[in-house]
Amino acid sequence: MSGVPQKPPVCLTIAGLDPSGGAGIVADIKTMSAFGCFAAAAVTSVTFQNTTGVFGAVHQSAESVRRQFEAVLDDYDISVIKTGMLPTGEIIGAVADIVSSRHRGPLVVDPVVRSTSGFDLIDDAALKVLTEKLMPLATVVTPNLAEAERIVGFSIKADETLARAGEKMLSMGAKNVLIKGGHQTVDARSRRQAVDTLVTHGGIHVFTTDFIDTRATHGTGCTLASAIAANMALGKELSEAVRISKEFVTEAIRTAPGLGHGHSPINITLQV
Ligand code: PXL
Repeated sequence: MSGVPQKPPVCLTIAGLDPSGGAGIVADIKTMSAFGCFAAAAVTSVTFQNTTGVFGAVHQSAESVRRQFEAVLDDYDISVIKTGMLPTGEIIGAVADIVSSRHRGPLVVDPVVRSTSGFDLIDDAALKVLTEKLMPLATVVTPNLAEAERIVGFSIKADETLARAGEKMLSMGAKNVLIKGGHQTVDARSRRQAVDTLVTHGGIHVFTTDFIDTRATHGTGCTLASAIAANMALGKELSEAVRISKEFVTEAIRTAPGLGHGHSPINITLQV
């Protein structure tokens, strides 16, 4: 260890607080830090939750989110922005306006709609603003299957509808779409695989890792999107960032520390 430390790339997450530390902004900060980025964070909502469920939330005003966001932008060069829970149309509108006028780097949009335990984290009106205003600015959007279905308005049953859903989101303005989950496959040794599909204007890339049957899944979506943001900040191109991030999440699930009484958090603080 010697010399002056190099400046790390700065990633900004704009997301909700999960005080139990498994999902949301805390998961984002841990993930960005694990990859050696400097994490800045603007909070959109304070949720009341632990591993057993979400019991409520107090949302920030659009003015609060705007002032947090501008304070960070006024001071740092932000390499990559990642958004998570954006609960109201006003907040989404403010974030979209500032991103379009002041951010030139990649934007990763995780369209958080509902918690694993079934709590709605965004209302329908806000989802419309998200698809109309924020998606067109996104380098990549990362819906899970249920979120993709809510965004495109049809159900995804087979590979062909998965591709159609991805293409519809491209036509809505997203530059790339990563749909998490979606079809069950098995490898040559009959082991189940977890499949994510990246739909781009240049074609479709499928990413598979071993499927791990566990309740330790709290925060996987936030972690994947933040890992993609961090790897893009480190200069990786998108499909390489997705590959590295998916492996990181799989390993974090495999080594989950077993905290709490519900969907326990994954092991984000893995050293990369
Ligand atoms: O994983 C989705 C998610 C994102 N952000 C916050 C959450 C959750 C799920 O509970 O609470 C703040």
